[in-house]
Amino acid sequence: MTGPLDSPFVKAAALRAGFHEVGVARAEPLDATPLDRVLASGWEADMAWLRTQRAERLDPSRLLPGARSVVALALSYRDAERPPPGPGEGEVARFARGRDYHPVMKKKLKGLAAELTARDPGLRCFASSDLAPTMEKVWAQRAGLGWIGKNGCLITPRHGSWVLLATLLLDRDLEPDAPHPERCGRCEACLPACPTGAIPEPGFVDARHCLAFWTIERRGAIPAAMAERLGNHLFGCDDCQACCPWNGTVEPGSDLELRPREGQSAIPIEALLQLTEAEYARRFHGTSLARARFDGLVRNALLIAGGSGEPRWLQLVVPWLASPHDGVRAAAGWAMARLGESN
Ligand code: B12
Ligand code: SF4
Ligand code: SF4
Repeated sequence: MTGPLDSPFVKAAALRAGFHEVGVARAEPLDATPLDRVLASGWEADMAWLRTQRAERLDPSRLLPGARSVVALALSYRDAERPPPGPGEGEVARFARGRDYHPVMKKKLKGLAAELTARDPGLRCFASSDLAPTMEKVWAQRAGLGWIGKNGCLITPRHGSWVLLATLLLDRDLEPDAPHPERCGRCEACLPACPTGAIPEPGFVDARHCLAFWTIERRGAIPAAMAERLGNHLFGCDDCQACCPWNGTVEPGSDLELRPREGQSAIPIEALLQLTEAEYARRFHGTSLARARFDGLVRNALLIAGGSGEPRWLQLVVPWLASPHDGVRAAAGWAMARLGESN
């Protein structure tokens, strides 16, 4: 049946499409002050696209001319608690332990857009998750899903911050929800929990110090100062979320496709130091870990091996000195020096 869209219909359709949380905000231009603070301070590291797409990030009508409403969506990836990685294992951040969330979100967004367009055939919309220049956390806060915690993550009362976000811009007026109030209160647990001091002030992350940036986004070499503090973080980092009291009590409720796959939460470093490109493709294509690419994963594993001070890994490190990838060679050199020292 066709008819005008309203908020209750859109929200019910979002839940039917498989999202766990949904809210609506007016598609107004955002306050530029916080983003400009990040850019003026250099906290975006070398993610130049945050700067070049500034105008689109701040104004949804640049992505969808005539945009009137932003539907903010969240999907939980909270699974049952797992034991921490053992010695000799690299830890994978929780969001990356199942299927790559991008196609999962895409499928749900497509389903939602299809249902809305069937109801309102003239509707125009713009869907995105992660990759488009949309300030997803800010929209989620405005649409009442949760608040931006002092750790810089969007925290929902029901699923904690173990949620991934998406937005759907519509050229239709919908009844907006009230923005979510801040609920960190006097807690500051995440600030000292960060191993690299990457939270310069509450709510902001300096990507130049963030292990999630270095282990996932960064191509090429990782500076020694960050390598020293890598610990066993193989891909991403959850330290500023794992310590958050809002995450301690939430029930597992992960999307089925985002549930951890066998062997993808903690990966033996020894296996990664012997990884071939073919084996990498077989194991990691279709997972979020593919974002680091073959050379990024091997580089991270080399740095964990070096930081461990375990001389038994020396012989597996040496062959990587001849890698065609700069970042891998540099990591192998750093690891050799560290393991040689502790010999
Ligand atoms: C660039 C990026 C990163 C960078 C920079 C992180 C950052 N804090 O900006 C790096 C690589 C470091 C990173 C790390 C991670 N990321 Co990331 N990342 C992004 C991306 C692509 C863009 C974010 C962005 O525009 N940052 C630039 C800054 C300037 O904008 P902002 O983060 O929105 O921050 C604004 C607000 O915080 C606001 N603000 C600050 N204080 C306050 C207070 C109030 C009250 C309000 C209203 C606003 C406000 O001001 C800032 C500037 O405008 C988004 C996807 C997207 N399109 O939004 C995912 C995204 C933010 N990342 C995500 C995830 C899961 C992560 C990691 C948890 C992954 C991991 N486990 O390793 C870590 C978390 C690190 C952390 N503590 O924030 C999720 C977050 C889900 C959630 N629950 O919050 C997102 C939304 C992806 C997704 N589609 O789900 N990420
Ligand atoms: S993700 Fe890790 S390194 Fe980045 S701010 Fe959080 S605790 Fe710090
Ligand atoms: S640990 Fe405390 S201060 Fe940090 S995000 Fe969670 S509630 Fe907020």
